[in-house]
Amino acid sequence: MIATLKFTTLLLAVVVCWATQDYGYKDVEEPTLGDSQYGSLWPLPQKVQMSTVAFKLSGASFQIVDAKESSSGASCSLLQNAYRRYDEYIFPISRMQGQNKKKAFASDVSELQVWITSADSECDSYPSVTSDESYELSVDSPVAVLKAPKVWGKSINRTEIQDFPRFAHRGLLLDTSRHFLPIKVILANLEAMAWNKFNVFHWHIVDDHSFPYMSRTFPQLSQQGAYHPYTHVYTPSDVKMIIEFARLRGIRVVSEFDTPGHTQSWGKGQKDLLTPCYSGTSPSGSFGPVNPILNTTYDFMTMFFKEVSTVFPDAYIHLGGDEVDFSCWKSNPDIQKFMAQQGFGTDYSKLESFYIQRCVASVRHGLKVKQMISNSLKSNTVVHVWMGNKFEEELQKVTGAGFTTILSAPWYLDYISYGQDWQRYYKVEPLSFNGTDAQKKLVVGGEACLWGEFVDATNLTPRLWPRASAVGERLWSDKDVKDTNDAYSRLIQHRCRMVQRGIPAEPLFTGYCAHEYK
Ligand code: CP6
Repeated sequence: MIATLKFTTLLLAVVVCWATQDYGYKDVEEPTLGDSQYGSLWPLPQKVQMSTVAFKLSGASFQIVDAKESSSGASCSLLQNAYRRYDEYIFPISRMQGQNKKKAFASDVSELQVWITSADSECDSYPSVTSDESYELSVDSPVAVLKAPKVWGKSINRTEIQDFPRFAHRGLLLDTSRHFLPIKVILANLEAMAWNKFNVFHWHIVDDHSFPYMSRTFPQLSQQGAYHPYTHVYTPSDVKMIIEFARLRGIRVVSEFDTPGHTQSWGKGQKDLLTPCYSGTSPSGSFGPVNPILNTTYDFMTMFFKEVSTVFPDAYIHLGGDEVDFSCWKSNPDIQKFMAQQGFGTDYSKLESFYIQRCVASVRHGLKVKQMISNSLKSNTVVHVWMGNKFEEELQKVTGAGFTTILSAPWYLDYISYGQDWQRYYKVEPLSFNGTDAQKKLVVGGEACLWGEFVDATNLTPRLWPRASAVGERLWSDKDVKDTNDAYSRLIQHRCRMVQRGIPAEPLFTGYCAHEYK
């Protein structure tokens, strides 16, 4: 992701070199705690040559600066912001308490020069699926150099690193409907995503339980559908802030407005959008999925998605499309009549496809060139494989049909169990399915999902980290990076680093962090 992020890791690794590290217990049933030759690097870069020579950094003198040759510098606030963040990570206390200059010692590495090599650094643009996130980091004395074609590259180490992602789409799904997540929780987790080289925030913003997205075009959706009409909503300026915070860290924000199922909360503020369910010959008073047989539905969706495409700058919008319950459609006589007219028989999945097609068409119309991510195989979209135990078969089918795809099925972090489940996520090999090289190229990445039924601001962060970090390394690092013992050793240090930086990441197992005291 961002150039800055990764180099932080590297620099921290340098700092850590001075302190004697001893991470507590060894337990025969758990991965062994032999220190990794790669220290605390996470995710592991594609190519690392670390020497045993350790350089000192002095908080009083060390600086991150624009390289003279860099195409981007003082006018790039993305970079200047990143320098400030990373300075604070590296010297959390000394700079803050400040001015203890007398105690400054000679520094082997006096500066990190950041050298953006492309004429167009892309400083003021948004990250995309084609962004160049590569970088090279050389830590030497007296200067370290971080070289990257674009501002999206990052890096580390008192050594030579050449790095780039294995997969372009490395996402995390957060659900703000089942529980409202305060902005500061979202921002803190965007920050942690950047440390783990995630580059897509999949914002499952609305669902059955609440509609916290404040729409300018249809304000009644959140007025009626949010848990609270003004404390539990994301205003246009909140959304803008989240998108900019993410952009500065090389993270795309892909919004999801899941339809036609999972839409109970939409019905509160938008009359006649949902299908009336019947009990026998009369309406039961309850409502089902979006009503797919009314033109007014598509008029609404066109206007709604037109707004969404202007609010969220990313080229993709996620259309959901999962878990449509057909029972209400089946009960409704108007829908039955429509099914007959269309020649759908009793195959309600045909009605579902009809809806998705028309929805995609009207979204396209309203949106010009926005691209879609959805579960539907019927249109020209990216397919998100997000359910099922046999993801390999699913990937084989989906890529066999020529669709670009992203994988989530093995990475449902809302499932919790006793023990080190991060290892299960870590051991997944996304390209293990039967298929041609061309098919494998269609897998552009994956997403870890943390559905919100059982998480809110109190427990989201520790449930997510460092379990999601396992997915982060799987999607960033080389396919041959799969030694669980080595990963364990690096991950416990990476987890301690997250804790030190203010993210309450849960422990993997017994032990302690070097920074703990008192
Ligand atoms: N919400 C939405 C969910 C889930 C899905 N879609 C879900 C279903 C089963 C499990 C976990 C999550 N909570 N909108 C399915 C993709 Cl086990």
